Amino acid sequence: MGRLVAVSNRVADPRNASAGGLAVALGEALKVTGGLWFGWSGKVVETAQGGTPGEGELHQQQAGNVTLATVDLCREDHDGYYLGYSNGVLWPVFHYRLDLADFDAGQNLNIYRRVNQLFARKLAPLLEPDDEIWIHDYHLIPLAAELRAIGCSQRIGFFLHIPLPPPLILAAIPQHEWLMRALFAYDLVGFQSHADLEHFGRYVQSEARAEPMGEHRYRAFHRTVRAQAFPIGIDVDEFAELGRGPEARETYEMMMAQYARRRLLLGIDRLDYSKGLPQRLKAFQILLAEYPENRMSATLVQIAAPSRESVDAYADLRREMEGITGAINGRYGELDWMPVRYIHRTTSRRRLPGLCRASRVALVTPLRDGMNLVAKEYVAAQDPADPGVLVLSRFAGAAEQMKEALLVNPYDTRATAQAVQQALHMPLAERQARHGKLLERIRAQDVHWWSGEFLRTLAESDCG
Ligand code: GDG
Repeated sequence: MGRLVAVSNRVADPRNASAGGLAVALGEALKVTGGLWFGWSGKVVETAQGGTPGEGELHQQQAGNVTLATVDLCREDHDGYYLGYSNGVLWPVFHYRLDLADFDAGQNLNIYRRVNQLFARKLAPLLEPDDEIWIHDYHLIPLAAELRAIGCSQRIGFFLHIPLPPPLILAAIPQHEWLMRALFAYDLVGFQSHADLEHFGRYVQSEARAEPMGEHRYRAFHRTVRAQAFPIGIDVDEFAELGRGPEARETYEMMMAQYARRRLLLGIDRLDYSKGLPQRLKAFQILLAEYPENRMSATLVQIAAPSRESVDAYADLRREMEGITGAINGRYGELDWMPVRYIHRTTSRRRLPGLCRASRVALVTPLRDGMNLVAKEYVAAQDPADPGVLVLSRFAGAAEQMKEALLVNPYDTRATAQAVQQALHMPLAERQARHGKLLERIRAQDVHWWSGEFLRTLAESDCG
């Protein structure tokens, strides 16, 4: 197999821990294979008034066996491509939130396309003939088409980290045909779940009249693409190892000492409207209202790492969370007990396993999620002799694999509260049995399995 070239919007040093599923997973995969990781530097450069949008400067840096190559974006490109189109249109629509999509800013689609062209122009000279190119996520859907347009003939795969909604939701995007047609420039397109794959199959057949060509292959626009589900995983051993480190142990002991007589419930998320955080807090409020034995005892620690704060919907969510948290703490809090500990900051990754292990219940209740790695990290961090219980949304991709969790509909806050109550009272033998099965599955389909399967399938996908 040739060198691996991974491309994603953001690039992170794989030796450091970052908050965000894609960076965590791709970093783990690249640490093993080595290669080139290309993307935006995270830096926005201002252009002189009246000047043409900047042609981003290329930076290269070595991080162990991985070369990081990044480009800067000018303000206009960043706002149109990243904030406007990727996070203002594609993110909400792909998470089934047509109500939050801003379709009016038509110029943003052109800028999205222009930045994909810029990435193609900057990446092409770095490529070698035998490279296997692996492009990630919704920011870069048209990148393979742009690379092909300037003569790249290497194998190119694409993995979508977020859900793919059903055809009639996708069809709400102006120029959705252009976007989906771009997927046919890839040799392999990977999705998180079978549900997403099924939506893709239905879309291309109904909207693009693609012909199914046997299992996993579709032909349209004079090209054949292979499409398959590859549920992303975590590095179970790495997370368990992190759990044996000093910060995790200190966190575990501090939480156990502080909450010796209490029950900890835990949520760890980016502050994003897809994660169902207001609904989760309302479910917790119902737990306190309807099962009063939990008052002075059940404590929800909610870590909400700041994310995309310059997009309006995220600022609204932040205010909503502060309002609900304040209301619950005001109504139920006592001098020596606060029901919700809400932390709107990023927590060190080294502390997370300790926090997971100290918590009796994890609440992973997104309204929609491609996969959700926190669900898997929680299971990996538990003591198998006395494990906690995972309450998991049926709308997370992870629910397809993690059937032994307590699956809930996060919109049904009363039912979620009942599931939390059930989790809090689950007998040890049942907790052990559920945890054992979950751990076995997340071990079998870990992050190395995910990247290995994807790259092996890509190597076999001679589509043309
Ligand atoms: C996207 C898709 C898909 C969270 N808060 C902190 C922190 N985290 C870490 C978690 C976990 C990662 O960030 C979040 O991953 P998720 O999978 O839960 O969610 P997204 O960021 O939305 O990721 C998702 C994923 O891509 C991978 O394909 O599963 O569906 O939306 O690892 O532990 N890490 C630190 N501090 C925090 O405060 N250090």
